[in-house]
Amino acid sequence: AATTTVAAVDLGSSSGRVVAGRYDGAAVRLDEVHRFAVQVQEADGALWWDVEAILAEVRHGLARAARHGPLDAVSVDGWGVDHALLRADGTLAAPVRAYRDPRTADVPAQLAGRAPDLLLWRLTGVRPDPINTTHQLVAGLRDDPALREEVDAVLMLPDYVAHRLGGERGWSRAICSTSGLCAPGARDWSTEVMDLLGLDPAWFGPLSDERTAVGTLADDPRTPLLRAGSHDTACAVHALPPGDGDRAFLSSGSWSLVGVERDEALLDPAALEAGFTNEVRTDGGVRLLKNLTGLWILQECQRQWLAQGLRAEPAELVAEARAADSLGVVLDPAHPDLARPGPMADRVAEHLRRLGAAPADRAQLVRAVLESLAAAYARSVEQLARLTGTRPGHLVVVGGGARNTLLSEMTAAACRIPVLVGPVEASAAGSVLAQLETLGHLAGRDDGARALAASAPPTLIDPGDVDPALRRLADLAAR
Ligand code: LRH
Repeated sequence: AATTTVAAVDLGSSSGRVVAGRYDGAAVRLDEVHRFAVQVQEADGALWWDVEAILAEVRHGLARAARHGPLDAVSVDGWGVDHALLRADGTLAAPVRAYRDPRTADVPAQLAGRAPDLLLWRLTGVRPDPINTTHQLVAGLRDDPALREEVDAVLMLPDYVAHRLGGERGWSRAICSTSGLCAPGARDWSTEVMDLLGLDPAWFGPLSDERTAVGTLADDPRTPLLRAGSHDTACAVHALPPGDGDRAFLSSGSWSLVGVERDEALLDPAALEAGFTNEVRTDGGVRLLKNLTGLWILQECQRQWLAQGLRAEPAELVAEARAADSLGVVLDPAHPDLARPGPMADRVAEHLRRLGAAPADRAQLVRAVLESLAAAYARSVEQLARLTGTRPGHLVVVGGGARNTLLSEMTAAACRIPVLVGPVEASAAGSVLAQLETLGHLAGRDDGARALAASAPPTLIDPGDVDPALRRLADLAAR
């Protein structure tokens, strides 16, 4: 059979990649043709993205993906909440800010009167968070009121990148569902929320379904540009291995997203209280999940150690951590101290000291971070069980963190359920599958999951099989 080749442009907030996906009618094979660092830019305390640099890397990657002939399709997915403010002539009215920018810190207090969290939750099913598009737009207009006149459209970042590659201006359902500006299940925008926040509904065009066309590539008009799955986490969930509904997922990267798939948003205030949010899948339906700071904590530690001239190979750090003794305490990975860029190893050590357990060396520090992540996953799975009334039978781990076997073993031990380790390049894989569905080459999700598993089968980690020293984590997590 003829081979179909599509390219996923997958933008993560610490690295981006262009992945070619080839389907021969039986198996889907992924080939990463270009990877690049996505590093937040910092000046005068503000954080933003160098979007032109990202675009140059994307174009370079697409050219490499097409070196053997034109691609059958391309789709862009990316991290949530960040967005571009466009003037009518298409130029940017302001640099694209990064979600960790501190300007939103006061916004929750500012909104408490007119738009309390519970009201925003009821109207959107999205947990209000300073990183959300809502809070960023409120802060942006507060700091620069002239923007109100200047802005013609607000595009989520993956939609903006697709637009710059040749597509129309568009608003893709999955990525827009991260904004905090949509009705539950992202059936539509919430003009009520826009009114409450003083945002102009004219900045947002109609939401488009995933699996539709956005245009063609400007660099090669033979190639269709698709809207296959615009949000990286939505794509990662689309790449889960074949399975029944009896599972939770962990999309493990800079962020850890722990959740379950559902047909409808869960609007129970208890879900808000427990830190969950409802976002949209690429195939309709909802992801009820919690955003936890994930491996970003270690990425920042690594950055600090490298700046100090120390070696900090991730695989080496993990091997050292495996051999280290547990400190017997876990920190809260969602603590705001650990959400800002900076000397992270010092901050982690300080948190551990406050818990009465100073790490003796880097190995113990790394081990404590991994154990803390595993314990946080276990707590989230417990909360999901309580909120939905069903205890997941297993946890599927996908994303870059799925490479970290120690973390998966800790997770199995802490959650006391088997962990099924799926694709590492899950977001790109999900985009590739969704593109092949859009082109009519795959019948649906199960078909795609099977085609992916045919080239990269998932592996199972049973909590009964892990090192007994890790099993104490179940008690630590329950504390
Ligand atoms: C992960 C992610 C996550 C959140 C965050 C801002 O990359 O997309 O789902 O939305 O970035």
